[in-house]
Amino acid sequence: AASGRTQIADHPLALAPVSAPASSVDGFVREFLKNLNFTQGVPLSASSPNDRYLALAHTVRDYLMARWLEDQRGQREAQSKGVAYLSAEYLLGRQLDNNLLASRLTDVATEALAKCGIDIDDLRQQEVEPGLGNGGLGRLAACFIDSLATMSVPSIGYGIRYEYGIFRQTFVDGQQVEQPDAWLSLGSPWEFPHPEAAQTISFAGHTETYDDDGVERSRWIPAWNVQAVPYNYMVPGYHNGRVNTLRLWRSVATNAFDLRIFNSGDYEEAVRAQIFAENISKVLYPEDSTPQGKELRLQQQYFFVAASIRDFLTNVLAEDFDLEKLPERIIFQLNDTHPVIAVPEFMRVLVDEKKMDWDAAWAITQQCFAYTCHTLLPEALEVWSVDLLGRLLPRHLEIIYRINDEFLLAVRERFGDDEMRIRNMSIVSDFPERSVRMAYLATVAGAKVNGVAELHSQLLRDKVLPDFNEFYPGKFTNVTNGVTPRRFIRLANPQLADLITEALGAGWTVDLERLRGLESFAEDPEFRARFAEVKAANKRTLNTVLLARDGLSVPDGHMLDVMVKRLHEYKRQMLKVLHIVTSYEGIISGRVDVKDVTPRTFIFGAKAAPGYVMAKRIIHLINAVGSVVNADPRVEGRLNVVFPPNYNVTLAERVIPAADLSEQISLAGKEASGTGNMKFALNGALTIGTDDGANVEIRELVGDDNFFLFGMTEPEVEALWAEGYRPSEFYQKDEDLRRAIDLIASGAFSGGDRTTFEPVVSNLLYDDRFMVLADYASYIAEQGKVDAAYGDQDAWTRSAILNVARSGYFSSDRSMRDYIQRIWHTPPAY
Ligand code: T68
Repeated sequence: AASGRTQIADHPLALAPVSAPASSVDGFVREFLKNLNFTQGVPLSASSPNDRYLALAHTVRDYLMARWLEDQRGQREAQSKGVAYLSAEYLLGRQLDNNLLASRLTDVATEALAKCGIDIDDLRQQEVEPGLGNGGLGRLAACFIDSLATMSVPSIGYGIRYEYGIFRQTFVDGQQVEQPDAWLSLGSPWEFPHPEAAQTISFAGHTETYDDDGVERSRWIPAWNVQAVPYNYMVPGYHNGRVNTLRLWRSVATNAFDLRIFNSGDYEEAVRAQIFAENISKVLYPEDSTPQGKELRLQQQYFFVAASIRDFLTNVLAEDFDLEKLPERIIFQLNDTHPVIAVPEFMRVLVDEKKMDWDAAWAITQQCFAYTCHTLLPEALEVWSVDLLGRLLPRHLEIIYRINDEFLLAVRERFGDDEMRIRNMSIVSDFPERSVRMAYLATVAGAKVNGVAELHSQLLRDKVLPDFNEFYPGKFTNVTNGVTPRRFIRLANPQLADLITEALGAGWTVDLERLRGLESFAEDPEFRARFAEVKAANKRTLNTVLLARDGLSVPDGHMLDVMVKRLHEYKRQMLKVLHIVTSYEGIISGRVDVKDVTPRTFIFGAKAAPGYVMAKRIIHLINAVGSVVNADPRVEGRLNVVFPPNYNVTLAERVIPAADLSEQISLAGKEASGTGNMKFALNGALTIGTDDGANVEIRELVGDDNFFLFGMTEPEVEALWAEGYRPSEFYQKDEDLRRAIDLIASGAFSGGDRTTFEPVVSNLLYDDRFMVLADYASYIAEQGKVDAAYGDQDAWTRSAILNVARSGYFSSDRSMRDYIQRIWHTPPAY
């Protein structure tokens, strides 16, 4: 087979370039009809909308193909240093529009389809977004690969092709019910499976030592294995002709005969083995920020990193590559701790398989990995029990022990026998059970460790890992997150994009700092009027979308006050609820004249982890408050709560451009960065926010006058904890707060039943880990300033424009430049 391949590679036709079809309307019509006929097997007359969508997607692919093949060849041949982004999640969003935009085909395709009697918008609606992520972390990975392609950085994304992505959320009587996300069921035109290139990935079994020509070596004798099949996705750069690759792995059974432990020679067992193997990439875990330590999750993690490392070593490097030079060719960026098992796997390959000496292998490993931390919540830091690791990956556990032994030896050498410090720094902890702290392993192995916003990186250094910072000076760094302006401005807000281009010329989409040029336009009344008209148009569009999607509406003339993000107590959706209930209580008690209330629509979007009971109660409460407030005639329609189910990237693209007010109200010190906050600012919403995560940097850039700051700072939070936080005292002291909580407790939102929301209320009064009550007064006061500011529409619009003008820093292109400079040291392009 190998010699057959060589012969073909030498054949004169083998290098003939594939050429893209002609970019004319008629050319596009031809390609589209060809795909409809030959790929879908239907004539236009008998085609379904799904046929047409798939044919369109295939046509766009065809246009991108030549560059993709070219770039894969170029990257192989250049042999320059590249980045492998390892992430268990990629929250991509819909592909069609992005790929049309990147390849400059939007207008041609629109016209071509019109010629066939098809409205391209109808086909856009057909696409089910690949929801292969939970939230910010997964969306960040998607923004990063977009930027890497747009900046022509040699890179590849590796991850898992989940058959079911993040669950589809529905509400039944206001309560969340999860449905499986069968995103592949109508076909998946954007992927290229390569079953012939599958890798075998092993698990479990035992280890043994053996004599290798006088050298004692270890080897792993696994008990079972699965196949990892690569599925390639195109990642087109914006208007640069570049197409990078995202490679997601799917697990399938090896030949059933290889599954030794299951193979008892009977057919039923063989089928069971098949199902067992396919389970590994079956479903995305919907737990964000609270990993559950499940065996299947560790299987997923090892499965995809082992396949990715092998893929790089065997398919990217030349066969005779000198492994000592690995750091000159690759940096594996670990997106949180989920891929950290790659570290012992890399060591195992170098030491056991390539027979490299341990010290040499470790020196290489420490240059080939870097680690990004995305949290400060202690419960979100992944640990794996030694018991589980030993069963599933026995050789890796041995390797982790040796890494830890040598690390602790070095710590002793530096700091002496400070047993407390040794225990605190050990990768293997003994309490509450013997387990491996994956963040510590990543920190010890990584060339660099970064947080995702200035404040977060500082707290990581000084509060979470101070001993490591002392031991490894210079290892810790910051790269503030960013978002792609292609998807989140150009695609999501085309009218704003056109207005910006008209003002500044083209070019800002790939050089977002140019938005600064809008500052002077903020002073131009005519520009302000046009900017305001874009916002109003986006609200109308959102209204149309929500009406069709969920039967919900956003009344004309309302301020759009938006809180969209995962439901988590630290993000404090409860604070938003208390604000709404306070406004409502003021009206129905008669203390506030309804005519004085600024009309507001509160939009929520939030999924709760299925096992997170308190989060689900809060969702129920938001829906319950909405039903009561929206239906109460005394409110005269001035308060309106809208909670469309199943918030996802597609809905974000509609909601964010329509927003006036962006709610970023986490307890200071808890939100690592946030990225929604950046998307809102870039789309001209003003932020009400705490001094947390990237809010700090947003406020510094847009200016205090264009940002509504409230709440305690992180040091104030620390001080209050130290002093002893008693939430009930805030309840006693603050009349408005008491009225709001009492109204919820009274059953006003639960048909008179006082038990329904009792757990939410007592949680606030007697626990309140995230200090909602402590920040309540400050929040309500600041919301008063928001109302006042909104009263002067022209001044508000000016502030909104300044938010856009001053947020160019938050492009993920800038994040990528920071990673390149501070961590990767890769050439800008091959
Ligand atoms: C988020 N983390 C941070 N985690 O909360 C957010 N966790 O502040 C930050 O902006 C974003 O990362 C990007 O840096 C997450 O989204 C998860 O989704 C997650 C998933 C599985 C397990 C743990």
